[in-house]
Amino acid sequence: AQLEEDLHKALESNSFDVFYQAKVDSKGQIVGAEALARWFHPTRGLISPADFIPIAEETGLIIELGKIVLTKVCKQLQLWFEKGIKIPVAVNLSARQLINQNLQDDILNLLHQHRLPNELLELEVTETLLLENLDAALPILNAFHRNGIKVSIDDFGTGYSSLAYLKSLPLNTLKIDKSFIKELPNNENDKAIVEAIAYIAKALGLSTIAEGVETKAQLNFLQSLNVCCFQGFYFYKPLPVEAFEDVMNQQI
Ligand code: G
Ligand code: G
Ligand code: NA
Ligand code: MN
Repeated sequence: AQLEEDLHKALESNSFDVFYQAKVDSKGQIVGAEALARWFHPTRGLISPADFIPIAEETGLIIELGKIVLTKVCKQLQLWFEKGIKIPVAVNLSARQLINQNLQDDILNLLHQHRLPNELLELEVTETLLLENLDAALPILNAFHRNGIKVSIDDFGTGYSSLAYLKSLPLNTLKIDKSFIKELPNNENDKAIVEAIAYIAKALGLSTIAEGVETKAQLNFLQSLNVCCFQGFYFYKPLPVEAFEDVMNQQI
């Protein structure tokens, strides 16, 4: 309850920031980023989204927090766009946001206000969340698709993925959950799961990205499966804007 009260205050006092974690291709080139919310608590210091996102969801504050994150990301995308840095940034969406009727208008308005090509914003949604809210989410997903906003399924493999649904939804990418990457290439079950996901994705015309890549051995195995892209500490941690820009500038 204390944390809930603090969350209210934090929303008023703008105590949130966004970190950026690079997504790279098989050559290690940065091809995108994921935006990750950070909360700087006055006494507790940095609080992980794993701890405050669930509270924000329960209390409904996630709608407001989600808008703050989306707005910060669009502002940042505009600054980068003007500097010639044109990489897409993915924002995580919670269930409450996805079924909110205003979401698509809010997002399209933000992109317009910041004079951004729609392709620069991407969205990440978990599979369970999506399938549990499919009736409300489908028209919104269709609207994103029509408007060139890509949607990834986050933490893929951990929910009750119905392959039939996957086929019928306007999705672009499967993000292989980091729990399946952790013990590669030694765990035979995880190897089989990751191979199957890569195969399904290919068959359904979806691209894949592996998250939580921490070692060269994991990377080698994933590359042998033609997984397109990678995200993880082996490459880059989630970084504050300035540090992320340094990385981008070194690459150009
Ligand atoms: O950044 P970190 O790896 O600690 O993130 C922990 C979890 O919080 C992840 O599941 C991530 O998807 C989620 N998360 C981070 N930022 C946001 C956000 O802005 N909105 C939502 N809904 N979830 C987020
Ligand atoms: O649930 P989601 O997929 O959005 O989670 C992203 C989370 O994964 C963030 O909390 C981020 O800090 C974390 N993360 C990113 N890269 C790695 C990694 O290589 N290893 C581990 N263990 N966590 C990672
Ligand atoms: Na995510
Ligand atoms: Mn994930």
